Amino acid sequence: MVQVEVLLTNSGPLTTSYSIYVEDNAWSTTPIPAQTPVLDPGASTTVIVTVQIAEGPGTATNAALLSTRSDLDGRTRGYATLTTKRRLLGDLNGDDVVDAADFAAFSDCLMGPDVAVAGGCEGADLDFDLDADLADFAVFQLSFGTPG
Ligand SMILES: [Ca+2]
Ligand SMILES: [Ca+2]
Repeated sequence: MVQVEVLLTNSGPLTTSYSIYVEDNAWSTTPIPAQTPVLDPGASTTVIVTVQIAEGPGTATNAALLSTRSDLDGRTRGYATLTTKRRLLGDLNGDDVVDAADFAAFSDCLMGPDVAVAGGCEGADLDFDLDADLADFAVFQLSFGTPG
């Protein structure tokens, strides 16, 4: 799961709220709130967009089209593409290979069973139980060398 903060500004001349739509998304993508408060011209609000990244082997990307429609007339007022990417398991530096550089990063994050991962080390928790221990290392070993 990934969450993105989107800042919406009413750059039009009318006071209105906006409904937020998400289309073309292969992964579940949810804006909260789905409708902004009433915004005066020039006013802004923050929407949190949550993307549920599908599990699976290898890398994958999803591009969701976000659009806003004024609740005055339902017409589209703005749009943006939100692209999210699933990394290879163990690719801690995000370069699409699992290699010695990732091992160095993993080693720096290795703490032990039931010790919460430090900030920035979330990628080292490869079995998703919130620690970075030898069970995670076992998963890392299986990924090492991919896609090579
Ligand atoms: Ca890497
Ligand atoms: Ca773990």
